[in-house]
Amino acid sequence: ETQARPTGVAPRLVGTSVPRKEDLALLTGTARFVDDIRLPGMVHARILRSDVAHARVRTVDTAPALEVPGVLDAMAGAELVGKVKPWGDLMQDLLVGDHFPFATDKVLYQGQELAAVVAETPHQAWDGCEAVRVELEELPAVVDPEEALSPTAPLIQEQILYEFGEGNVFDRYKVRVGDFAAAEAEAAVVVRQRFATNKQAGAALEPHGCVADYDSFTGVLTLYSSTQSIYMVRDVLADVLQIPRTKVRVLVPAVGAGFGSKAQIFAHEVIASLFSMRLGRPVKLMLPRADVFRAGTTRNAQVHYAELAMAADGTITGYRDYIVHNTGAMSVWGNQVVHIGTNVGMLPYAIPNVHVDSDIVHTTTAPGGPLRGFGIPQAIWVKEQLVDMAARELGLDPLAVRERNVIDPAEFPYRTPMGHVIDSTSIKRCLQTCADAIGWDAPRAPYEGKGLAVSMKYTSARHPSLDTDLSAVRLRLETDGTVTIYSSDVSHGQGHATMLAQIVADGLGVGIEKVSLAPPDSMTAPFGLGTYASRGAAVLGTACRLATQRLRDKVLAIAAHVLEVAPEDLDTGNDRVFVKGLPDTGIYLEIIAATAAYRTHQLPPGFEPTLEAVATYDTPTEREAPDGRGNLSVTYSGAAHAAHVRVDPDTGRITVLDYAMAHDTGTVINPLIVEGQHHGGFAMGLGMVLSEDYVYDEQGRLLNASFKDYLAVTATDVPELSKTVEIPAPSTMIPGGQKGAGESGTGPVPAAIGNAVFDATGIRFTTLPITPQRMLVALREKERR
Ligand code: MCN
Repeated sequence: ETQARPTGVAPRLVGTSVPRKEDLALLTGTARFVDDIRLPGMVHARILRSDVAHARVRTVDTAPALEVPGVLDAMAGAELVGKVKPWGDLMQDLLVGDHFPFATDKVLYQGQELAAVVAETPHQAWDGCEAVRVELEELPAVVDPEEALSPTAPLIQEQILYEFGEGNVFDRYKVRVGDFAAAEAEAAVVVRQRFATNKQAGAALEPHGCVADYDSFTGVLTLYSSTQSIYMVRDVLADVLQIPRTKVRVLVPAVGAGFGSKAQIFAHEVIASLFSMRLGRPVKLMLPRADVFRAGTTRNAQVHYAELAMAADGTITGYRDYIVHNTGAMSVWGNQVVHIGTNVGMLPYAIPNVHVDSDIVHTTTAPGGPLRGFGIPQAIWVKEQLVDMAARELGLDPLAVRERNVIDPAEFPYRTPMGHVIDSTSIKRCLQTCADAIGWDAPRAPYEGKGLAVSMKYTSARHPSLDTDLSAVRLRLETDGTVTIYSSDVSHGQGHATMLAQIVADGLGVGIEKVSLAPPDSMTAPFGLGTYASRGAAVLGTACRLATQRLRDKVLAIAAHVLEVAPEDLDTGNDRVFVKGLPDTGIYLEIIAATAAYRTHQLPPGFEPTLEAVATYDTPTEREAPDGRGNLSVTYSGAAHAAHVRVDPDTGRITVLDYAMAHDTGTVINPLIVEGQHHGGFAMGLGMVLSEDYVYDEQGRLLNASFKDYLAVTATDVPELSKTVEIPAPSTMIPGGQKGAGESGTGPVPAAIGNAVFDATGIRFTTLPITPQRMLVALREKERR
């Protein structure tokens, strides 16, 4: 071999800010998203959705649509009954209700699917939808979750599917730890407040969509989808269509984000597939933005009647809450969102007496589902404001009270009274660091205020409804010495192609440019659950480390044979395997790879000539939780945020002057990506507190189903976030020490801003978002008092 290339071990990439491999294509507009796919003979489908929120379906007649020029086919609910399975049951508790491609007897929310049309062009499909004859008998809508609880409220879901279901309540959830009444009796202060949170959109830049392509020769249905989870879609789709799972192939091109809103199967994926199978042609079905707003999953809005008990020294002794959880007309993981919020949402405190009841209710609004933070931002909005309220009543400093209460165990693992097992944390240092960073003790100018909030988020966990937390990676050393990573956990903005390549490059000693992540494809990727719950670095990253180790063992076995040394005497680096201490004596990986393919007779005796390795990682489950449903979590990221705001008394506008975030993400694989994740998470939290909300009229019609009216935060709203720091306490449960980063930026934001606003104005805002209008009304009211 030639010595022209460098030898020896290259510097490690894990832990360094490697620029993202995926960015060139994304930033130059060359990345291919679903809507960029154009297949020969492809036709276009569109869904006709109900404009009415709640109604009996009298007629949906698609015959007139078939007369429209260019229209090829149309379908509605009635004809599919018995031929297509509803997928509520198939998802094993994930969803409740008769999830079916179309409403059949009843419409439950504005935007629910009534019919679909497929035509040669998108506009012809649109015209076809307009020709469908629909007769609905409108029923009263229920937008307010508390009104939905009234015995006189119209019944939305007519089938009770849950043990505790009753009326519009589809499930109930409670926590009982210790004795809140005793804590209340002994407390120096008990603060009580009603809080309400908002319905927030996923607001992914790329609306959901898919292309279905049925091949009648092989019988394989290929679905290109903008999904977060290929196997969830493959398995449910196959069962819904009643075809073998091997006859469904799910492929994912570039995805323009999801934030949890693309984490399950949607009706449009079923509809496009049905059309493609009926016509034998590829069918594209992209959702217009308004459809995503009306029918996509949203952050579950909640009403809390919360109380917090505190001792005179500032120790939090108890928490009680009654939550009305608005899960919309259909629920996607709704009960789990409450479960996580009421349970993990109590961290980072070790509260000994916790008493929570919740009613999870249906309203005639868009389905509630998972969204970045999964119940934590709502819980923190409530609890962290109560902490400030109690501290202020006792004349204590909110920082000092938090310093007293945040867990700071001398020994790990540490078990909280609620049963959370904490394997490591630096939350106390995070709190102090971010408070210092905004000058917590400095005096405030008029209309300026500072606020704090802390949270923890499980970042690897058993799936909310399945008994697993599985990720898998298959690695292949190609015959030219490059490495391909196959994974079914979809990267939709998290930089998996870079993060995984860093792990592989370090483990095999190859340059990062030699490692690439294959697009997720259910035909080639090993089974894994998908991307959600901040499990990428912790769970998928660990599977990748293990696969890398296995592939490395194979590579070393061949090199040892060729170089006539023991594998233990070898090291890797700069695309080579070399003898330790003798960096010039070695063999290039491409030669090893070629040996396993083209010179198999030179392999060690008995060596199976394949340079592939598969490994899985599955988070062990902690089961002894007080609620009896099992505590899902095993490693928790920590987040402490400090906000400095100014309120403009003339416009009601809140300006974030300064914002500091200190996070415990454990061992960080790529600091650049993690910082970006925190910034993105922050932006989502900022939208939740300042401007985002679903506004329905009394008939349940969504009044702001576009980015013109739905005010997501933009780059001009987000302040300079230079004070974002990591204080890593590596996980001792995850090999490698990683914790998740994807959701930590979001959780504390609404509460930190809410507390800062109180500091600035003396007004406690309890309803999200704190819009300028609400601020002005509150300021005027305060002046009058
Ligand atoms: N990372 C790292 N080292 C760590 C932790 C994370 O280098 N110790 C990097 C990794 O590249 C990792 C990324 O940060 O993939 C995100 O961290 P992680 O917490 O592992 O999250 P996942 O990869 O599982 O992604 C899911 C998470 C969730 S739950 C939501 S919601 C979310 C988020 O990621 N949605 C996003 N971030 C998003 N970012 C974008 N751009 N778009 C979305 O839709």
